[in-house]
Amino acid sequence: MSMPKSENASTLENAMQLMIQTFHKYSGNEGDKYTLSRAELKELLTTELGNYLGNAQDKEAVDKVMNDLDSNNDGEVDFTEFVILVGALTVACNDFFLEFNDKPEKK
Ligand SMILES: [Ca+2]
Ligand SMILES: [Ca+2]
Repeated sequence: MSMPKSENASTLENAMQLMIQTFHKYSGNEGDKYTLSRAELKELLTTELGNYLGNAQDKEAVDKVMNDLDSNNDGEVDFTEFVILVGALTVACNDFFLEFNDKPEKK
């Protein structure tokens, strides 16, 4: 496997690389460089997913996302756990998209 240069990459490959870059942009701020602490997760959620997770400023919401994601219970969100969040949100978006497209046209 090799990383394509971004000008050669397909849209999906670019999206994957952006997910990786986005994760590392926040994971490197404190503590372990390769995992998100609670504060780093909150920063990522509010900055990058504010439109999807409108209430991410809410401390309880961040705690809930953290607890849901942290499947190995180490108090940090690693990249695998992060991908599950993005995957779940993408599925939710797709459901919304399908529902939107299925709406009968207004007469
Ligand atoms: Ca970190
Ligand atoms: Ca974890």
